[in-house]
Amino acid sequence: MGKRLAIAGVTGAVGQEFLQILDQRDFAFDSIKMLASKRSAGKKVTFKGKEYTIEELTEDSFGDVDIALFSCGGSRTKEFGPAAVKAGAVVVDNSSAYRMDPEVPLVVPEINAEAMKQHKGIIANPNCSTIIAIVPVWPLHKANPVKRMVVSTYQAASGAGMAAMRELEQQARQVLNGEEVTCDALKYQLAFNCYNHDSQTAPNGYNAEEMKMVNETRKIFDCPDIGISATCVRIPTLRAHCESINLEFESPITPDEVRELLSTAPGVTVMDDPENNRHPMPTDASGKDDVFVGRIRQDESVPDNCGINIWVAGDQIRKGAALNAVQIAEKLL
Ligand code: 11C
Repeated sequence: MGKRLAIAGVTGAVGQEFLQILDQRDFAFDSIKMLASKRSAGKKVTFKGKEYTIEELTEDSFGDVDIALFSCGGSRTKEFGPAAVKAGAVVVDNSSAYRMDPEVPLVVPEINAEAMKQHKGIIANPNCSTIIAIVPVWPLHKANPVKRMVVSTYQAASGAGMAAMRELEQQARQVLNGEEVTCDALKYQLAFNCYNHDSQTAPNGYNAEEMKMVNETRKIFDCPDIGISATCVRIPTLRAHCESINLEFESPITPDEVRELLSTAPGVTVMDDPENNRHPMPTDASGKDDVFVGRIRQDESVPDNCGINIWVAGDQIRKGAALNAVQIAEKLL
């Protein structure tokens, strides 16, 4: 495996984060190609002090590429991913295009890095809400199998893209100025508000984000029977998602045992200080690699001390997307 990289979708929030993370982790590479839509072709991007010209993403972009980090949406991944694989690249894709394809590993390196060995050219990066929930749940599940998980998310604007982040800032100013609120990138007014996740609602009443959490977790844990129920909500924060997670285990478990297990878990920081009511907030997680966990409590409604509640916060653009993909690329090398 060589070190010739390409980034497809380099102008987006995740594409830009790829660059920051590759730089911060000093990811060794021989060459890097910056790819984006025709609209952005010709624009410049600076990386590690060098200026690169963005090229249009086409089927012919990948002849000299070993690893292609994709974050350009599902339909463009379907259009260009197979061409990249045919040209010899391994695609690490951030979209939902191939996540549930049985031929495609869906990977969180802290959980199922082994699954990568089965790849046939494409490795899928899970949805951000899924990653942020399961990084801390996995070490608990390994110690004491989870029978059922009930999740409620508090998702930042970044999940809807960079334009949505800028629009949330604009909306906040508009509301404070008593002006009409712009809703182009965001579905509704998000400033000083919250709403059901902006993905399609299926006939069963769940939105696509909720079903991603169910189906992706089952695939990553290789646990098709685990009970999962999710409610996904967009809140007016910029880039870190929070989640309330209720877990029912096969055997009794105490909050102290959970704290102990999570204190050594990779990718997890415990921030659990009930005396000072200090628990993870989006401002703690923004720009950080770890998923922060707090409010570790016994669920007293579950018999025999088999229930636990936790609260998590994780950076959506980072561990929820770009960092996880770069960690996969590091494992590929
Ligand atoms: C959000 N999770 O926060 C979404 C964004 O399948 O990768 C990413 C959607 C996906 O709205």
